[in-house]
Amino acid sequence: LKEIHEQPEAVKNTLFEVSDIEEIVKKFPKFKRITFVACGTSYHASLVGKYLFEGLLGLPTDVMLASEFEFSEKAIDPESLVIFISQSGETADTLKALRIANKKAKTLTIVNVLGSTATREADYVIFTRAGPEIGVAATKTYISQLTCIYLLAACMGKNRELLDELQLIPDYMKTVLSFEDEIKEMAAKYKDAQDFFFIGRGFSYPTAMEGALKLKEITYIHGEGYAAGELKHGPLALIDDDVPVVAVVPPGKSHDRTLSNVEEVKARGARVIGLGSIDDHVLEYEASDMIKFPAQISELISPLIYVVPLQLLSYHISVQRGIDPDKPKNLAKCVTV
Ligand code: F1P
Repeated sequence: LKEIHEQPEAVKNTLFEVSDIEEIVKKFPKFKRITFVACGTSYHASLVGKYLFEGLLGLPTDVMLASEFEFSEKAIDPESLVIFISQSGETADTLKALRIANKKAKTLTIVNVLGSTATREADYVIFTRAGPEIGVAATKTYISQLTCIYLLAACMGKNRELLDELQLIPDYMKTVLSFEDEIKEMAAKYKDAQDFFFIGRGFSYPTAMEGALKLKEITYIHGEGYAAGELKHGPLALIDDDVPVVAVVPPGKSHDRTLSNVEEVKARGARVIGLGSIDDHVLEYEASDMIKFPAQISELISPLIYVVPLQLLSYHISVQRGIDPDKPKNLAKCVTV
């Protein structure tokens, strides 16, 4: 919980990385492609990177699970930048993939631990300034990884407007953290569910996946993160009044279509927890419960803020189910095998 609440500070500190990132970007050759490689929560940060690099820079971007990387090694393009995201910089699958990529292309790593193996082996290094993370499930390092990815995209695209917008993130986050009592009450209503769905489109899809992962990691409830538009290709059959659906619906391009998915799941009896703008009265009407965000938070920057209440929701469900969220079973802080 302490680490969840440290997130505004972690972002503020990580934003100081901008000058180092500017220097790194000056050294870049011209890249034709970006490939992100990571595991777990760091993989979800990478997915946000894909929407950002393709959407803002028009650079084709792949995202690969580190444990699957070896099966695609032949396809690594020497004109790509391969970006390894890892809190610890010691995850075995990530290091294995980094060693393969180092032989073929330029590599960059975004890590939280100074002096870790990844920092010694990659061509370029960016530090998340999250401070030490003790909790096994990643929270403030996820937000700091995202901050670095946004800074990198802004520096590569010389996007002053985005750099300015990022300065506002710590305050938005503080607003959202102040909803904790409300989220605690929500946790009491939903804690006995056996399955959850988390849905979102575009920038909100990785947020849905990360929300589901936090739930699995620290409450042991089955949570499925799904692209909202994919529901109709099968999984709608699993939705009924026993399966709460968390819908991530920030204002923007994908808003109306995700809202129509909210209507679909409601028609099957699901209780919906809506995450949307404070002035989204349609979502408020459709949802059983709603977490209301400042209206200025655009879809583009929403991954940095919309995930925070989902961390709190999992935390409170975990505690209310009598689980110690800091000691999740079968999960190590750093997976070295
Ligand atoms: C990856 C990761 C974390 C997860 C847990 C196990 O670690 O899957 O996302 O929360 O700590 O490892 P890393 O490569 O980002 O250090």
